[in-house]
Amino acid sequence: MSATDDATATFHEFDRDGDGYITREEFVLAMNAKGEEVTAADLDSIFNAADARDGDADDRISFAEFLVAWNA
Ligand SMILES: [Ca+2]
Ligand SMILES: [Ca+2]
Repeated sequence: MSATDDATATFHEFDRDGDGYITREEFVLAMNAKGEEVTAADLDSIFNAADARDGDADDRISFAEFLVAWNA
């Protein structure tokens, strides 16, 4: 399994409704499912950093944005 396959599997795990974007709500649900707490400040820094990379600032993480974070 390549690193990209891992990223793809993880992205789909987070993207519960399968629309190709991870919302803040989906992110929190996925992290909670892993037993991780996510604060509003964590969310702000993660989503603002992701959106800063592609400049679409839609407050969602696309697969392209996710891959950049994954490989960082
Ligand atoms: Ca989604
Ligand atoms: Ca985005």
